[in-house]
Formats: sequence, structure tokens, C-alpha cells
Amino acid sequence: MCIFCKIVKGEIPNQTVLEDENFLAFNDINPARKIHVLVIPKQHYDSFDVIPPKVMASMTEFIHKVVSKLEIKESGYRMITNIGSDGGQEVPHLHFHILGGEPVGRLVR
Ligand code: IU
Repeated sequence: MCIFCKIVKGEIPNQTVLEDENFLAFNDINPARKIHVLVIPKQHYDSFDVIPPKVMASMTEFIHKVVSKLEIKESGYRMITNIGSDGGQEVPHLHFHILGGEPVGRLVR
């Protein structure tokens, strides 16, 4: 079972930000910015590549709630999902990174 599935099952503890029946938002254990939250579907999908559009629609609604709860709607934030090896994905369970709480900087090479 993948590590995020173990978090969903409560076998590995997490710092929950928001949870509902289908989704979970928790603090990243190695935060890259002041706010670094991961949002995952409870059901396992390897990456964004395979999430059914209908599930993505309800995940979008959930992410909006997470952002409201974090109170970063006004200041802004960056949302990233890494996909596969060139995308730099390390955990093979779809997750969106929400980064903020400070200017996150430009995406430059
Ligand atoms: P990536 O997009 O797959 O590269 O990101 C994985 C993230 O999951 C990374 O930021 C880790 O710090 C984070 N993480 C975590 O929060 N808890 C864990 O048990 C593990 C990874 I493993």
C-alpha cells in the first residue's frame, strides 16, 4: 500500500488541515514554504493523469475550501501537481501542493 493510502487509513499520523468523505488536506512533512499543504483524494490514483474529470471537479471544490480555511485566498498561493519522473513526482498517489503564506517566487529556469 502506498504511503498516502496509509495516511488516509490513519496508519501513519498526519497534521490534518481539512477532511471530508473523499479528500484529505494535510501539512507537508518537509515544508518548502511557510504554508505547504498537500491535498489528496482518499481513493488511490497514481497521478493527475488518471483522475476521472468528475472526481477532479469535486476535488476542485474541496481545494477551494482548503484555501479558504488557510486564509490565503486574498494573498494568493501556488498550486502544483507533479506527474511522473520528468515531473519530479516522488509519491505515486495524486497530490496537489498548495504553497503560500509568503511570496513563493517565480518559476524560472
Ligand atoms: P512529490 O510531488 O511526489 O515530489 O511530493 C511529495 C511530497 O510529499 C513532498 O513534498 C514530501 O515532503 C511529502 N511527504 C509528506 O508530506 N509525508 C510523507 O510521509 C512523505 C512525503 I514519504
